[in-house]
Amino acid sequence: MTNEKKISIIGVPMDLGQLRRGVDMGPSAIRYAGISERLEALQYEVEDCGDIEINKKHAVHSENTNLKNLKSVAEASTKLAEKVDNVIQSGSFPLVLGGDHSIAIGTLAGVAKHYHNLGVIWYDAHGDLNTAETSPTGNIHGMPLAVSIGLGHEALTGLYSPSPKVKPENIVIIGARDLDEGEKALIKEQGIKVYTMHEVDRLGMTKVIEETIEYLREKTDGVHLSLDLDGLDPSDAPGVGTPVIGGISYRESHLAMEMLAESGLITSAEFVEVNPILDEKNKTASVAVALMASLFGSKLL
Ligand code: 5AB
Ligand code: MN
Ligand code: MN
Ligand code: MN
Repeated sequence: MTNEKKISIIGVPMDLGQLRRGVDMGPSAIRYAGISERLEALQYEVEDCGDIEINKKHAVHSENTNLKNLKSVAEASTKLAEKVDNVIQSGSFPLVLGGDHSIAIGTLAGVAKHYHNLGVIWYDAHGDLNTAETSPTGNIHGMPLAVSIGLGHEALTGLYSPSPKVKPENIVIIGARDLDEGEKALIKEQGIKVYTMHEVDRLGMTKVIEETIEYLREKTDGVHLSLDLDGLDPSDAPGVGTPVIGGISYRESHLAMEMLAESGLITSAEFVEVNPILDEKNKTASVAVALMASLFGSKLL
């Protein structure tokens, strides 16, 4: 039996959204860990679109802003948005490989063209809800979710498709345990649904995902999964730039992906922040591949 759905892999070797080099090699590491082969074994037609070109030439400095590498990030995001848009247009499932999490700005800009009520599951230790005003670092990988709801520099919010790309009430954050004060305030103000590690521990991952599916199913016409590998515990995913202890386990993450696969809800996905330089024998890239396989229906029996 072959799966009807085709999967298009898009690599984004982006490391300009933060300060630790090496995350630009994430797509290579994930390919090396066998993503295409795993998905083909699940009977999908898999197309590897190669990598989005990142211009590092004028990466150094943008004027009148504390956002680092704004121009280069915006340029790459636009290229990615166009690619994602074309992939969806062609009837294929976009599977985006990062790269740091700033790439979600481009992915969501492309995806949002196709859905009036896009849902987003943000699987992450962080909220990525900073703006220039609240960011403690100026790193754009801490801002993509804020950008998607229309908050932030116009060069990012206005990119490719009308802003906002996503409504705050269509977002679910899972795994949060390192939120900046400005992000906490924004979550309350905008009514964004968050399962911090406190809720993950208290309710268990089964309930968290059941509730997430129920919350999103009725009101959305597509759901994007944005999975930052630092959502997992660093013992399971050490190759990330901003590790935070006390995270989601490998097993809980598998369960989450399996339940999302069963729900049939996910219409696009990205796996980000794999940094092979900080990794242990490509462990984090392999974890990413295993989770993607579960998301696309791999079963133990
Ligand atoms: B990641 C921090 N909140 O804004 C900031 O890895 C960290 O995409 C952001 O989740 C981490 O710089 C961004 C301190
Ligand atoms: Mn993170
Ligand atoms: Mn993130
Ligand atoms: Mn990170």
